[in-house]
Amino acid sequence: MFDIQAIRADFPILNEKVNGKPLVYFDNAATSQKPQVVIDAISNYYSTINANIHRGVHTLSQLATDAYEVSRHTIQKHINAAHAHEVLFTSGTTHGINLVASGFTQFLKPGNAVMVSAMEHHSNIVPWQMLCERTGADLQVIPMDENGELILPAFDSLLAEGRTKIVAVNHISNSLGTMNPVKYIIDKAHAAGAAVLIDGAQAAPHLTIDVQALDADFYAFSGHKACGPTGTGVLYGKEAWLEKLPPYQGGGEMIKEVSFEKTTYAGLPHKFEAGTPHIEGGIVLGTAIDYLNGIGMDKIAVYEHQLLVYGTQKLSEIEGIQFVGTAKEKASVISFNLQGIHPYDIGAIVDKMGIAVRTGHHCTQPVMQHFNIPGTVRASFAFYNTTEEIDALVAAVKKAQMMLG
Ligand code: C6P
Repeated sequence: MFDIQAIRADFPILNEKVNGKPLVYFDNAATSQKPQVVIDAISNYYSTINANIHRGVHTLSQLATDAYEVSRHTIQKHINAAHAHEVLFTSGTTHGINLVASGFTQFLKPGNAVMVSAMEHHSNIVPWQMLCERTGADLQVIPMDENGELILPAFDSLLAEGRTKIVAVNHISNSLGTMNPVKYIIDKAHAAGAAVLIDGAQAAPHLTIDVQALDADFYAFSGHKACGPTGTGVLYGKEAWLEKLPPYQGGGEMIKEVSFEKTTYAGLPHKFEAGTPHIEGGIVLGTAIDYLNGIGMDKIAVYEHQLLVYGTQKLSEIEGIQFVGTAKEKASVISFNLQGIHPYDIGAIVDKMGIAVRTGHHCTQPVMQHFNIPGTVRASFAFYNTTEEIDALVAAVKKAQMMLG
């Protein structure tokens, strides 16, 4: 059973007041709040086992190393990776995508292509543009329609050109909420000989992810959006791909042997984890994932879908509201505008009522260009939000409309 009051009690910040009003946190797509077990695990790490990992013979170092590697196994199980060494700790989705884009330099030549979609976050556009600049490859863009759904026949035709070496698309759009048909995209891309990276930043906190069932070559996500600490993330890569890719950074921990003549690299996953990592973050990301699994990803998905349906229905009662992103398959993200009012002004007024929403382009400027708008107001829900909080948002937006209209 999904006990929302018990879940809310796990998150101390939800008792905070903001501007004298109870906090309503609807900026979950930017970062999630943290349950007490995660907050405690951070303190516990520094109070009991803090040490550097993979290098010390002493007990603390071994305890920290063990905890770090246990977390890697937790994540492996969580996303159903075939091997723990296919799970790389990163600082977030951005880091993971840059690692792959950098590694692909050696696989591309002029005339080849990299494909992204029209609804990518800048993190899944710019690293590929930089790759294209380095290699002379072209950037192909899967277009989307007015609902914010990818136009799949156009994707098929771009692939048919036979030039695409890698396709990088998000599982869920952060500004539109669209859930993309990533299994279809992966299967088609593979049939055309292209690798696929899925940007799972907005999916991993909300859905059960099975990288083997998807057959994704790479799957990147951020820990801080999934109840874990800031500065944490995961890049899953198929063993065969990770073996082929060169190291992203050089330094300690990623080597087998170093001499001035030649350096040989460590095996997976260490080849990609140069330097002292975010040890506490990696360990506590495992705690966060255990917490999510304690509730159940399937239950989280069902409950958040109810919030999406309720929120869409309630907000649609506001006169002149324009939803941006009306795909059939959506996650719990609602982007909207009110006629004649700048999204920033709505965000600022509802903030005075304790309600946190994000306004602006959400690091997806091409999406805003597509809809010819400066930005949106975005309410993104998590499993600890409630329908009462949605009612508070609707009332606050109506008030803002009255004040600004
Ligand atoms: N989107 C949002 O408010 P990092 O910053 O590396 O943890 O995640 C980057 C990123 C990549 N892809 C998608 C689909 C994302 O949504 C994000 C982060 C936040 O929508 C901050 S801009």
